[in-house]
Amino acid sequence: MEASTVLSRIGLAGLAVMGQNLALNVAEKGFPISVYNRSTSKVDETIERAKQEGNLPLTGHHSPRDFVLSLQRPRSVIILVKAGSPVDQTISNLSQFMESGDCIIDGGNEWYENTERRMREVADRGILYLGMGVSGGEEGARYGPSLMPGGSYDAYLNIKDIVEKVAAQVEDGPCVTYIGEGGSGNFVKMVHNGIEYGDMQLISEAYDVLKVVGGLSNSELADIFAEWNRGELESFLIEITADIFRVKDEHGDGELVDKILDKTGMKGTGKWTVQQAAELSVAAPTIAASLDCRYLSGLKEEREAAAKVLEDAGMRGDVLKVSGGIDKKRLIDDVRQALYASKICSYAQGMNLLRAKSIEKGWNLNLGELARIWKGGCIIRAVFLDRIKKAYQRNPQLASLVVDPDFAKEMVQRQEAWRRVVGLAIQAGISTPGMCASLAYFDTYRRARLPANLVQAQRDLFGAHTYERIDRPGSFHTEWTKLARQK
Ligand code: NBP
Repeated sequence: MEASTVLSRIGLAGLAVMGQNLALNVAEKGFPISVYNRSTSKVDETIERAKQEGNLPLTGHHSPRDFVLSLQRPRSVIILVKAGSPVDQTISNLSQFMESGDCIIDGGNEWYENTERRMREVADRGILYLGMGVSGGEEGARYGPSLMPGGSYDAYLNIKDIVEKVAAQVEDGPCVTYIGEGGSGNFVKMVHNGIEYGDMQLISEAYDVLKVVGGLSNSELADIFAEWNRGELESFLIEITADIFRVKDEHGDGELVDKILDKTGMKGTGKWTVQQAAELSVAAPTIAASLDCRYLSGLKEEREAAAKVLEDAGMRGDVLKVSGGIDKKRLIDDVRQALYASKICSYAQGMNLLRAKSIEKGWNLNLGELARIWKGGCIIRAVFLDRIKKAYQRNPQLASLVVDPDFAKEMVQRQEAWRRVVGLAIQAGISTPGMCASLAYFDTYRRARLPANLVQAQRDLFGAHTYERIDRPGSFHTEWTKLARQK
C-alpha cells in the first residue's frame, strides 16, 4: 500500500484486466488516480505496473475507506468489477464513505436496468451515477477505449476532461460523448456488442465459404483479409482475422486456427440485444442469427452425432457438388461484396434498435454521434462508421441505413455478388445464416408488397382478427370458410 498526502483526481475500484489497464491509461494522461481491489494482490500488482510503465501517478489502497478518502471532492469512482451482484457489493462497500455530490461510474457490461436501479438507490444520499460502456478489451482500456457514459450529466461534467483524454482519438475528436440519461450508456454498449456478434458471424461465414467452397489455404485467407483491410472493409475485426490465419500451431503442424474447438463462448450482451429487439418489435435477424449460431456451435457433440446420422442417411461429405465449378478470383471478390452488404444490414438493425429504445425511454440518442465514437478504440471500429455518421448527419430521421442514398447505391451495386455467394453457399451446403438473414432483411424491407396479405387472411379465417384493405379504409372480417366452400 502506498500512502499519499496529495488527493487523487479520480479513483478506480476493480483491478482485473479492464480496471488495471484503464487505471494506467488515466494515470498516463496525467490524472493522479487511486486504485482499490477486493483482493489486495491486484492492488500491489497495479502499483508495480505503474512504476514499471514510467512512474505513473497512481496510488494503491487496501482499505475501501482509505481509497475513498484519498480522492478530491466531488469524488469520482470508476468501478470495473464483474457485472451483477459484485457491482452492488462494491457500491455498498465504497458508498458508505462517499458524500453528496460524489459520483460512481460503473464501467462494466451491465444490464441497463440494474444501472437505473442503482442510480435511484444512491440518489437518496445525493450520490450521482453513470453507467459507462467501455469497449476495446485490454488494449483499448490501456491505450484508448471507446467510452459510452450515460446517466447524470453533472457526473459526466466532473470526468469530462479525463474521459476525453483517456478515450481513443480519431480525426473528429475523442471516442467519447455523453450518451444520454438513465442506463443509456449501458444500453448503447450492449447494442455495440450485438453488432460485434453480427460482424464476427459474417466474417466467419466469409471464411467458411472461401475455405470450403473456394478451397483457400490459411495463408491465402491471411492475404485476402489483409487486402480487404485496405479497402471498404477496413476494420479492427478484419485486421485481426488476417493476423489469426498467420499464427502457426506451436504444438503441431499447420496453423493454430485449425486446432481451435468450434464452440463459441458468450457472456450475455448479444442475448440481451436480441431480447430487446424482440421486446421493441425491431427486426434484428442478422444479430439474432449470430446468437443462434453461437448456441448451435455449443452443441458440438450433438452436431457430430447428427453429421454421422445424416451421413448414414446418404449425405455426401461436407460439400455438395457446386454446379459449374468455381472461379476463385471471382468468388473472393463476390464474398467481399457480400460481406460488406450484409454488414450494412446488420448495422441498420442495431441502429434501429437504438432509435426504438431512445424513443421509448426519451434518451434522445444521437445515432451519428454514436457511430463517431465507435470509429476508434472499440472492437467494431471501422472506416465505414464514418459513412454511417455522415448518413445520420445528413438525415437524423433516416428510417434505415438501407435507404441512405449512398448506402442504397452500394447495396444495389453489390446485390448480384451477394446473391451469388448466398446461392453458392446454399448449393454447397455451407450455412451462412448471417448473410442470408441480411439479404432476407434487405429483400423484405425493399419490397413494397409482401405476402403478409395471406397471413392476415389466415388470421382472419381462424381467429376473426380482421384485416385492412388496400383500396378502402376500415377493418374487415370475412366468413372465409363459408364463402370458399359454398356451392
Ligand atoms: P471480470 O469481469 O473478470 O471481474 C473481475 C473483477 O471483479 C475483479 O476485480 C474481482 O475482484 C471483482 N469482483 C468479483 Br469477480 N466479485 C466481487 C465482489 N463480490 N466484490 C468486489 N469485487 C468483486 O473483470 P474484467 O474482465 O476486467 O471486466 C470488468 C467489467 O468490464 C465487466 O463488467 C466486463 O463485462 C466488462 N468488460 C470487459 C471486457 C474485457 O475484454 N475483459 C471488455 C469490455 C467490458 P477480485 O480480484 O477480488 O476477485
